[in-house]
Amino acid sequence: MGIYLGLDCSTQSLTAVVIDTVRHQVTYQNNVIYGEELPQFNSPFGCLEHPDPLHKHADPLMWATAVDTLFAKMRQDGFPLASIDGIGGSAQQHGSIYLRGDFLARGCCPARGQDLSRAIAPLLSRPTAPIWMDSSTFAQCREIEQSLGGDQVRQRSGSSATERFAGPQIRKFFQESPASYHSTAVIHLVSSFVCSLLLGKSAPLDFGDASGMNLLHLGQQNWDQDLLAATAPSLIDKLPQLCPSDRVVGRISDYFCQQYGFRPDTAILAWSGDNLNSLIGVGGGKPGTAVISLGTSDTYFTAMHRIALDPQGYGHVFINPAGGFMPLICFKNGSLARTIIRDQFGLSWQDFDVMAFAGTPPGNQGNIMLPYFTAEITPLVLNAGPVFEGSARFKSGQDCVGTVRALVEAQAMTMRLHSQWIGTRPKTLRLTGGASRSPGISQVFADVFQTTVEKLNFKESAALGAAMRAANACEKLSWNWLSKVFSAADTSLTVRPNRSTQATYAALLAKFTLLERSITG
Ligand code: XUL
Repeated sequence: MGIYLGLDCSTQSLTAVVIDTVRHQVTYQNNVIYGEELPQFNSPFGCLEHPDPLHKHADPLMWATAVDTLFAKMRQDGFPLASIDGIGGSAQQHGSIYLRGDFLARGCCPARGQDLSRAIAPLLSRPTAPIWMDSSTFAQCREIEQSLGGDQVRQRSGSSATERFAGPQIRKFFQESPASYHSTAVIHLVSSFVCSLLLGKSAPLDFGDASGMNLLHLGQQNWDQDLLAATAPSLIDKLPQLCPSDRVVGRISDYFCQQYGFRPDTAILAWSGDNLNSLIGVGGGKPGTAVISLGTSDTYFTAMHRIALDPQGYGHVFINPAGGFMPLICFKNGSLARTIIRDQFGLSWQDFDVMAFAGTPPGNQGNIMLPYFTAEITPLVLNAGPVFEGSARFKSGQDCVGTVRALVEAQAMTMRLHSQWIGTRPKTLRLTGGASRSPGISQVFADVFQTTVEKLNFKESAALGAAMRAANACEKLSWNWLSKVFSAADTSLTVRPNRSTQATYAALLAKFTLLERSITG
């Protein structure tokens, strides 16, 4: 035992990370970027174009092709796929895939000469999968809330009825295409779908990712009959079995052994959501450390012993694969907003990094932005459009350095504001995701939170967490040992807060809160 592969099927890429628990090392990594390497799926940013900005779907065949492409790349690199003992998986949360009865009967083992996507294509009862970026189910969310009454959806599932969650998405599909809904035999999340591809048959759904559907009763760790009834008829018959996140759900299918040389006894662990895997990969498994992931979406999450709920209804509580619970808050205007501002002023990421911190003083001379470049989910803002408050120059869009700092400060302040319900203030922040490499952005987060920021040298935290989960399940290696070996912070990258900015940010946060309330009511 000793070699574990972690796969992360994220919005824009499929990533592989291999860890060796004997040599205590990450020994291999690679990825497939859908927009660049799979242009046939017309998804430059991981989803299909659509005239309605609230509608975001992806082609499930793209994920199947990405699996084949990634394993082919690993084989081409000379990586010995037969050395892998177990595979753990991570995927973007909430996306749902709809499959016909044939999928359950025949499984998804491609015949000779076929690839995964050709084998799966006829088994889809819905050609596209709504993903986490979709915000088109406002009406369905209200219907589900009304059907249960009061605050029941949040009390039971840990989240208010949420536009991107699978439950409201399933309801919309049932309402708009009842015949296709009824011809669906099984509805998978992206995590259990890709796990099914590896197993060659329908995989169970882990409690962690299942808590992002508005269908699971968190306390009882089972499907909630009232939530199911409020969502769509006969739904219980279409959902996969539930299982703990550390369950080995089977062995890799013959297709991968014949095609790529995997060993037939390669264990497949239940897959889970990307944020849940990241919590483990970044070493945030215990309360006291909060993880901030600056990626396509920005997310804030941490470990929590007991369930606490966000009274405003924006935050979510999931079941933590490492034990206990995991509160999470997701902000859609993450790297999307950073890229818009960078491009608007024709900057490089290096310029952006310097301007985030060095261009104007902390507090940005009172200039504030609400960065709703796309419809936001925390707080809920369905009509996109950024809001600027401050000097005339800042508001006119002429102030490049002020705009960069305003954006980064806003992204840190909205996280501080909307994470207060979790209760405990973190002692340490662990920053991950592409933008976490920026020293300027890291300093702003340290100052706004008045908390030390730590970083790992290793960027692919979700795939790493998935590999660590496989090692934990197959070899019973403890989380403590695994995080010491694979998730130690690189102390040369640690950023300490500047205490002299404390009062400035307390005042700015108060102003920011008022401005946000004036927009969201
Ligand atoms: C979390 C969420 C996103 C996706 C991105 O609730 O929607 O972070 O998981 O992959």
